[in-house]
Parts: sequence; C-alpha cells; structure tokens
Amino acid sequence: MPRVFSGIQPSGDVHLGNLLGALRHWVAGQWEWDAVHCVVDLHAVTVPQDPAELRASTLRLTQLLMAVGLDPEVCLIFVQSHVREHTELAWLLQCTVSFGDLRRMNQFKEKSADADFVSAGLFTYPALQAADVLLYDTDIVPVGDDQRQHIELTRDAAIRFNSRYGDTFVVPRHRIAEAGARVMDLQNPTSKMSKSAGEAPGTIWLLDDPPAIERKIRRAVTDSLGQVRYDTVNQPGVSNLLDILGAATGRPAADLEEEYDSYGTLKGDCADAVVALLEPIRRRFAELEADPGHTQGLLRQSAERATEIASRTMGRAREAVGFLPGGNWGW
Ligand code: ATP
Ligand code: LTN
Repeated sequence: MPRVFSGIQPSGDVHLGNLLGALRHWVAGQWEWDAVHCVVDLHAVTVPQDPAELRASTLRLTQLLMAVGLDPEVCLIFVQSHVREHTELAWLLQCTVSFGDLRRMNQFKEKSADADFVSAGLFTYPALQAADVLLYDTDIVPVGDDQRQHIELTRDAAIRFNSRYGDTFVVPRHRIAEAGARVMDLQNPTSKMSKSAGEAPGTIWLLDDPPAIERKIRRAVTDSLGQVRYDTVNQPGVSNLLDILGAATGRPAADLEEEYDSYGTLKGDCADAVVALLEPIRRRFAELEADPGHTQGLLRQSAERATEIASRTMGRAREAVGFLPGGNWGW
C-alpha cells in the first residue's frame, strides 16, 4: 500500500484553510493509504514560541486532528520531536540541498520579510521537512498549494542523495487537491488564510462557534462590481467565498457562480455550509479535550511505531554516507 506522509505545525489554532486544503484529504486518505501524520513542533520553533503554549498547542493540535476524523487506530499520528531521527536526517539533508535552493523558497521569503529576527532554522526549514518525508519511505505528500515548492525540493534532495551515495530514499511526489487548495484570508483575500500571520476577523478557526463564523463571513471583503463571478484576479474576495462554499459542499466553485446574483445570499449560504462542516468537529474536540491523558497515551505508542520506521531509514542513510559504526545507541 502506498505510504502518505504530511505534517502540520502547532504554531497556532487550526483554521478553515488547513481543513479544506489538507486535513480533510488526510482523513479520506487514511482509508486508502498507509498514512502517517505528524505534528511538527520542531518546525514551529523556527520562530520564537512560548514554551507553555507550545506544549499546550501540540496536545491540542493532536486532539484537533482526531476531532476532524484522523483515527489513531487507522493511521499513525505522532509528534515530530518524539522521534530524534528527524533532526539527525535534517543535518544530512542540509548538506545535500544547496544554499541557492533554500534562498529561492517562497515561504522563507514571506516569513523573513518583516521579521526582526530570522533564525538559521527558518532558512534550513525545508531540509527538516524533507527529512520528515524521507524517513518514512513516503510515496505521496498531500499538502496545500503553498507547500508545492518544499516538496519539489524534497524530491530533488532525495534524487541528489541517491545519486551521490546510492539508492537510499524513496522519491516522493506531492498531491495537491484542487478544491480548497488555497483558502484566502477573508479580510485580505490576496493573502492565504494562515495560522501565524492571520488577521483574527479574516480567519475562521475550526473551533469558532456559529455566530463567530456567520459574523466573519458576513464581513468578508468583496468588491464593488456587484456580480458573482469566479475570477481570482479581479474578484478575489468573491472567488474565495465560492471556493469555500464549493469545498464545503463538494461542488466546483466555478459551477456555483451561476446560482448567485447577490453577495448577501452567497455569504449566507457559505456561512451555513461552514457551520455545518465545523459543528461535529467542535463536538468531538470537546470530548477529547476532557481527557488529555488518553491522547498522551496514544502519542507515546505512536512515537514507538514511528521510531521503528524512522530508525531503519536513518541506519541506511548513515551507512550510505560512510559514518563509522560504533555509536552508543547500537549503531
Ligand atoms: P503558518 O501560518 O504557521 O505557516 P499555516 O496556516 O500555513 O501555518 P501549516 O501548519 O503550515 O499551516 O500547514 C498545514 C497544512 O495546511 C499544509 O498542508 C498547508 O499546505 C495547508 N494550508 C495552510 N494554509 C492553507 C490555506 N490558506 N489554504 C489551503 N491549505 C492551507
Ligand atoms: N512545512 C509544512 C509543514 C510540514 C510538512 C512536513 C508538510 C512539515 N513537515 C512534511 C508535509 C510533509 C507547512 O508549513 N505547512
């Protein structure tokens, strides 16, 4: 069975873009593939984090993943820092990708542009991401459109490593679903909805209650053209609402435009569809949140299973590079 791997950062609460662009495909994929999903806390510390908040959001994100429908009995859900091989392979891959490759990464350019402090880790972040994927012999990486470049870099890193040192890694490919691949901020529809950079009124959080969802969608920025057209260049706000409605109801956004002639009815239907999508998630999350020990127990077991796979791949990589056996962990 092909393996899929994907990661999500505990850098803030999960939003509608994460759900439509990534998580719901992960949920569907767990039945089709051998699925591995990771809460990537090592990635989150590329920018400063409050330690207590990071701990809490790592647990909370795990619970949210289960609330959206990832079942730890069906797929593997684990925390990145619980498996040391991620940092170890990241080093080898930092020595495999080039400075020029990393400098071209859009996410680095966006995240470093207005930052007072830019860590070296933010720059080398894609090498850690490549390590995540390659450690699990991944065939397919389901992500939103913003991650396309990172997965291409991962492929290049695997190909370069294999050609330098001999066949070591499976070369993965990305899978970007069309609908919901790029949900935009409701207040700023030319920027993607984002956990860390999002404007509160422009971001729908998975745990928002129905009145908050309705208010945010009612106030979403549109335009003064007065026509409902799917045109992401001239009508980014309206197109975003059509995208969200389409992704939430399973219909192509471009088909929906004919059914609406006012922004008010489009917003009303969009809000109803999002409320219906998020209500069951909120309910399941409340149950999981009430028993943190249960989630922590599951994470301990999944760290063991993940380590088994990752340590095998890491052993191959160490041998391929030419490291002398003799480490005190049995290598
Ligand atoms: P941050 O703002 O901290 O970078 P993020 O909101 O981009 O966070 P990630 O943890 O980086 O979220 O991404 C998790 C998954 O959600 C990835 O597969 C990513 O492609 C997808 N994703 C993130 N934002 C969107 C969006 N606005 N629309 C569709 N998919 C998205
Ligand atoms: N960089 C990704 C999160 C991420 C990831 C991964 C996604 C880290 N490791 C491995 C897919 C596969 C992001 O910012 N969304």
